[in-house]
Amino acid sequence: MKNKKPIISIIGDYFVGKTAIIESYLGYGFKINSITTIGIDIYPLKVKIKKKIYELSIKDTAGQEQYHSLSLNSVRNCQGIILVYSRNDFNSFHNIITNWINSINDLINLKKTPCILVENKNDLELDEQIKEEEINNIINEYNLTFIRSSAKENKNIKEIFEKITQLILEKKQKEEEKRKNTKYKMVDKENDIIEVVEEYNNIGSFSIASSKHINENEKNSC
Ligand SMILES: Nc1nc2c(ncn2[C@@H]2O[C@H](COP(=O)(O)OP(=O)(O)OP(=O)(O)O)[C@@H](O)[C@H]2O)c(=O)[nH]1
Ligand SMILES: [Mg+2]
Repeated sequence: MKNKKPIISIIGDYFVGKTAIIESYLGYGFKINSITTIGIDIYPLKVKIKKKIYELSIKDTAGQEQYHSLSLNSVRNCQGIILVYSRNDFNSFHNIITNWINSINDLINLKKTPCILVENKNDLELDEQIKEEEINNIINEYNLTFIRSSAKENKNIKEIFEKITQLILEKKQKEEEKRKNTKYKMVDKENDIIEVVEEYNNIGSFSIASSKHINENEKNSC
C-alpha cells in the first residue's frame, strides 16, 4: 500500500491571487508585487480539523495562457480542486464557467471530486459585481462549495483549506461505507486512487491507498 498526501490543485486565470491565497495561509504575508507562477509549484501544507492535523500537497498552477494545458493536467491525479477567480475581473469568472470547468470535466468527473470555487480579492470595493444568480448556477450544476476570500486581509483563507480537507474526508467516509456494503474486496493497484485512508498517527496525516474492485472469481488469484 502506498502512503501519499492528498494532492489539491489550485487553478484559475492569471493574477487572480492563487499564490497569494496559499502564501497567506502559510503566513508568508501579502505581496503587492507578486511574481507570476511559472509551471507548477508544490507547497506542503497542514490543516487542523477537530484537534487533528492533516497534511496536504498543494499544486499552485500558473494562470498564464501558455501554461494552461500543464495546469489542467495537474487535476488528473489530485483529490481536490480549488478554482479561483477575482472579484474585480469578470473575465476570470467567465473563464471559470466557459473554459476551466469544461476542460477539467473532460479529464475527470468534477461532480465527484471535492471542489471549491473561490472569489478572491473581496477587500476591493466595486460598483459592479458578478451576479449571484450566475454564481449560483455554476455551483449548483457542479456541486461546488463557494467561498469569498481576501488573501490581502487573510479573510476566509483558513476556511478554504479546512473545507477542502473536510470534503475529501467526507468522500472517503462515503466510499468506505459503500465498500462495507459490497461483496467486493479491495486490492492495491498503483495510480488507481479511489480511497483515502486516514492513519491517525501522532500528527494525524492522511495516507492514500491505491485500489480497485475485484470480483469474487478474481479473489482466488490474489
Ligand atoms: N486587493 C487584493 N489583491 C490581491 C489579493 N490576492 C492577490 N492580490 C494581488 O493580485 C496580484 C496577483 O496575485 P498572485 O497570487 O500572484 O496571482 P496568481 O493567481 O498566482 O497569478 P499567476 O501565478 O500568474 O497565475 C498580486 O499583485 C497580488 O498582490 C487580494 O485578496 N486582494
Ligand atoms: Mg501564482
